[in-house]
Amino acid sequence: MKIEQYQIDQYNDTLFSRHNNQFIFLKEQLAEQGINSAEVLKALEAFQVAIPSWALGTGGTRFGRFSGVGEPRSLEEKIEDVGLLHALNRSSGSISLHIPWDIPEQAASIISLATSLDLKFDAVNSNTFQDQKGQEHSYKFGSLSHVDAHVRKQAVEHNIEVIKYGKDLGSKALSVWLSDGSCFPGQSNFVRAFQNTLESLQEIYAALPEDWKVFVEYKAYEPNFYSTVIQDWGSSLLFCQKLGPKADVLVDLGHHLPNANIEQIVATLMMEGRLAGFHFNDSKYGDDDLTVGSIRPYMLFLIFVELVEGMNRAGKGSDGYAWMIDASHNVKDPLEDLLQSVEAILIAYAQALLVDRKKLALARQQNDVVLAQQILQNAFRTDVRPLVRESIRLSGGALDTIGLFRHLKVRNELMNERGKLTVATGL
Ligand code: AOS
Ligand code: ZN
Ligand code: ZN
Ligand code: ZN
Repeated sequence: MKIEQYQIDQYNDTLFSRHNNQFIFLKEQLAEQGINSAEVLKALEAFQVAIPSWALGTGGTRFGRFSGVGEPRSLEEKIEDVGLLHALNRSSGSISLHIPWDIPEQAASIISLATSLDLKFDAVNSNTFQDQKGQEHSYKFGSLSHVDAHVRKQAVEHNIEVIKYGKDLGSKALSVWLSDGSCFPGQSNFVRAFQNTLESLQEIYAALPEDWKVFVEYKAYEPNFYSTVIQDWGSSLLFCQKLGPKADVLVDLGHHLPNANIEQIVATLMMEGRLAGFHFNDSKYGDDDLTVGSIRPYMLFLIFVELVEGMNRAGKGSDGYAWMIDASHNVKDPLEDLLQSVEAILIAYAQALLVDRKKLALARQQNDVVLAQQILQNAFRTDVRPLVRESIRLSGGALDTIGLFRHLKVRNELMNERGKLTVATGL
């Protein structure tokens, strides 16, 4: 299944005049506020968010998994799925692989498939949170932090192997997320666990190619429920500072204790030049797998306000960071869900680009709290969807991505090709 450009163009023709009216109206409103829509469009068009290979199948819960139809059965089919997303929104131009769920046996043919769909390979992810068949040592009690040096060695070697796979594909970073920690008080020596992890990460760091980075992801809890070795951004930053300039902190939106001020964390990490990027998702309670923007869109916007400020300060574009969606759950078509997530990200980014930075700085300087809040909320309450649609249209995507996905009956086609009982590898 492939979506052809003519199908997108034909579909857009049916929606164009309505869209264009909305877009012109918004453009005029923005011009009155001194905002140049062309610049916002340029920034939106450049924004690319990676799709993780494990989000293309229906996610499991701890209690069961209800697989969808036509799920990708192989790495090739996962790449094809991301190709469908990218054809529709032109903003999902890369895929993040997970080893060993997606071993690229033949790098050359995998690369040529991805290139034909205009896709690149984002960070590669290692996995020491599960035992694999035939594995000598178990990760039941940890991996890079384990009390037994043999287990640590096995986990380090796995990460080095992942780097090798990534190198062949043209990835430039290794993402490390550890589930290491403890479930009960007394189980683990916090300091030993930290030091073991640091030594293991140092060995991995030493194996990084010249132009590579390692992203250190943190998570407050789960699957361990008493302590997690890399539990928060402070621990993650500490590891990165000890490791060196090739290590940066990866923030996953769902990995914080309730009500954490994530936008402030982002600002601080960017101030230090240590923000690697993001795993986007949303959560209501303690989960990390809901569609981006489905629960707390204002928080997402506030995060983007800091991201835009940080990028401006650093003189970097959005391509200077690693953006990825990290969500996968049970009840939606995974491709439709991802389209919704990417759209939510583009909306929040567009809104953040509308913030009048000069006025905001002045309001802050004068301690005009009311005005400062007004400036942010004015941007947040602007319906920027016509801008987002226009940016997607200009790059060749669909004016209504989910609309076209349904119009072309993509899932049905995939079911015919792949079958009804398909289970994508992953969580
Ligand atoms: C787990 O909660 C983390 O968010 C990881 O980034 C990721 O989901 C996991 O490593 C799957 O590879
Ligand atoms: Zn994550
Ligand atoms: Zn997570
Ligand atoms: Zn998760």
